Amino acid sequence: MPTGADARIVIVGCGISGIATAQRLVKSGFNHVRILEATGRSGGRIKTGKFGDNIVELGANWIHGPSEENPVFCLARQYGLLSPDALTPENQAMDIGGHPPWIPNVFTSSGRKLSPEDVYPSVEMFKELLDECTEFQEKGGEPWPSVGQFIRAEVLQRSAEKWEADKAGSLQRCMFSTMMKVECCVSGTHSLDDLGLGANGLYKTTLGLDCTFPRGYEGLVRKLMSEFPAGVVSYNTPVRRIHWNNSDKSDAHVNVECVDGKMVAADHVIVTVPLGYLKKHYTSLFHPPLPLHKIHSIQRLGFGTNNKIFVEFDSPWWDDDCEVIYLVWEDEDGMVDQVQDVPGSWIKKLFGFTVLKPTERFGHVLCGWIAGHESNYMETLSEQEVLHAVTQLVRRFTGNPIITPRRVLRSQWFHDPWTCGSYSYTSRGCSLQDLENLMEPLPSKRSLAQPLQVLFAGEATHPCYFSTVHGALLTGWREADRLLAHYSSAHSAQPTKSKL
Ligand code: 6YU
Repeated sequence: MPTGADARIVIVGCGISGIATAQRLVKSGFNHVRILEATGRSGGRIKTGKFGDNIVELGANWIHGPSEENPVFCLARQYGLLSPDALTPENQAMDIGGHPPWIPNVFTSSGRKLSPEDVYPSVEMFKELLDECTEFQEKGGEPWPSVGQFIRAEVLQRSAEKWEADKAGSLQRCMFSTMMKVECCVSGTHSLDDLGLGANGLYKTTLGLDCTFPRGYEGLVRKLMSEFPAGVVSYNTPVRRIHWNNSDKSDAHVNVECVDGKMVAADHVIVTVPLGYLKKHYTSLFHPPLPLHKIHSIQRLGFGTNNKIFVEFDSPWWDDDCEVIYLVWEDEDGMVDQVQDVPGSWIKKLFGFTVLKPTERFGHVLCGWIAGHESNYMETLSEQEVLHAVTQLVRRFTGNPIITPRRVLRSQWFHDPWTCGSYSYTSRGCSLQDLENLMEPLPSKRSLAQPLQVLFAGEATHPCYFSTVHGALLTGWREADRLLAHYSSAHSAQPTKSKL
């Protein structure tokens, strides 16, 4: 058996989880670590781009819960990548439960600007219900299969008297539709009807008010990779198939077949490709096929789209202190989070915009958010068509018929062939067992074959921080530690020369 230093390690994918795996193994003395990356860049869903003179994040945006428990925060602090306000003890101590307390502006489809107090009842009830959704995981027994069904049923009950079928009640229900679309973006689902109610409580937050990387998220990737020896990553090297061994041959190793036909032999392969990619390619990616329980979990777990549309204006049409703009459609009082006619009305799924701050740096730039099938459709349109749709939308909601954005830039995560969506979510019928099945190495525990041939990392394999950068990073370290433990126990079990 090789020692850790000799073991040939192949990591598939150079996103943050692959980078974290390699970083820990290289630091621990593994000399033969190689990353095979399909694209020409590192970072995967961490992707900083240019928008005019600004840098913007096309993928991950925030460090969610930046405090001691969050390794991305600790690394970013260590590397000097954060602004002073993100480092304050007050910032780290804030408990926002995954929902930053942003200052809103609210506009409606008839061109009215509302005061936040006008929609306060629905926003408060929505938050209350979201909190309640997380409780069923521990309590056990879910009254409804999905978050969407639970929310609708509860709203009807709780608001029956408060929100009569008058104008005011209708406005609250319309605002509810907007909040549901916000939550589709946060969770990365098409509809809250797809989001499992019981499993919703699996996702955990850490303390701290979400912060950004002033010079771009990719700075973290560059810093981590600067610790690698030269030549660790092979770019433009997509993997076609992983030939592992399910028999009890003692010399079993894994062969990684690349799309260009090259074969790379390895003692261990760590697969970090996104769940979206796995869903599409698991049959061709593994030979022999994956065990059935793993396949079922790949199918059951959710992977959805959340895209951004950056829009720049000459001057702001929102308040100075505004951090988020909500758009409320006055014909959506049925608590709806999906549109019927996607080609004709996809833009209705865009819940609104976050405001890029500080203004001195960004000028007047908004980031629109759109999830689900409508988002997948938006990706098929030209940039010009997207710009036109956003222009019409803003004109309608501001009541200003001549307002014209300067430019637009959108992400296209669903059609990215190496990602196939944005991030994972726990769909209806999912449980912790699915996340555990996904992270289980091959061959499965019960097999007699050589252990730890194929290991699995990536955001979708984290039991409570799935869908985040810190979750992804931790899974990379977890799989590196699994190999470290394997080699340290193998060597402590072997007699050393001095003992013979
Ligand atoms: C976060 C945030 N954030 C917005 C948007 C997106 C994501 N996330 P990677 O995909 O990075 O790497 C895999 C590599 O594999 C890749 O390079 C491929 O090219 C390669 N590959 C694929 N196939 C291959 C093959 N065959 N051969 C070789 N290579 C191959 N996370 O912390 N803060 O603000 C956001 C956001 C638009 C798209 C995000 C955010 C998610 C992270 O970006 C993501 O998890 C990690 O980067 C993934 O790293 P990885 O290494 O696993 O894969 C209840 C409940 C609620 C739960 N949700 C709460 C919300 C939390 C998520 N919030 C997201 C919000 C935004 C805005």
